[in-house]
Amino acid sequence: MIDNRALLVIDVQNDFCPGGRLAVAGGDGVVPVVNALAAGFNHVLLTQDWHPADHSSFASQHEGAQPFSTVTMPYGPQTLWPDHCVIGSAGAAFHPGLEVSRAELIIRKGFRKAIDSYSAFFENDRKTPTGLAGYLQERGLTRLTLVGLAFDYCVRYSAEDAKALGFSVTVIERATRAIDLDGSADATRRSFSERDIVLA
Ligand code: VGL
Ligand code: ZN
Repeated sequence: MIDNRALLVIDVQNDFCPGGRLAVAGGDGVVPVVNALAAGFNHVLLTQDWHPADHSSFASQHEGAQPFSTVTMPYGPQTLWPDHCVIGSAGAAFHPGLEVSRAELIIRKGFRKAIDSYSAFFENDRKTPTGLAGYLQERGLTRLTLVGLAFDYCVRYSAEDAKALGFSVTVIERATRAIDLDGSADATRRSFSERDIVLA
């Protein structure tokens, strides 16, 4: 029988850890928790936020705009962020303590200048696929456990898309940390409970 459980580790990168460009409070605290959880999975997959230096989600690319404000993009509202996870930069690298050697797949996202991608499954137009769903389906990996950064952005969107695609989804909250912009952490918990996404 194939083992259908996979651990999906979202964006445990230097820029989301203290000292990084878009630091999430306590972000590095997930590293030992994720490593311990990963030891219990036969299938570990990582995602990596991976933006060109002139990415349209960066406030620096919008005249007069402040980080954490919102603009309207052709695909809908988009929060503007400090420059982060620039392709090839130290900030885009995985946290040095993250155990990456057992990962079967690293999926990069947000590499198109004109569109951001919070979710590991679809870009922020909510329809351009990353290919991850096909990979998981083809390999029979149907039960997903999600961990990483940030709870209320990339973990949230990935979990919601996974659930909508028919995967069974559990998010381990103690292996995540939130940005918590305008109540986004509580909104995430409410959304998970409405969608029957297990928050463990
Ligand atoms: C993320 C904001 C911008 C995340 C990525 O990984 O949650 N958040 N880019
Ligand atoms: Zn990003």
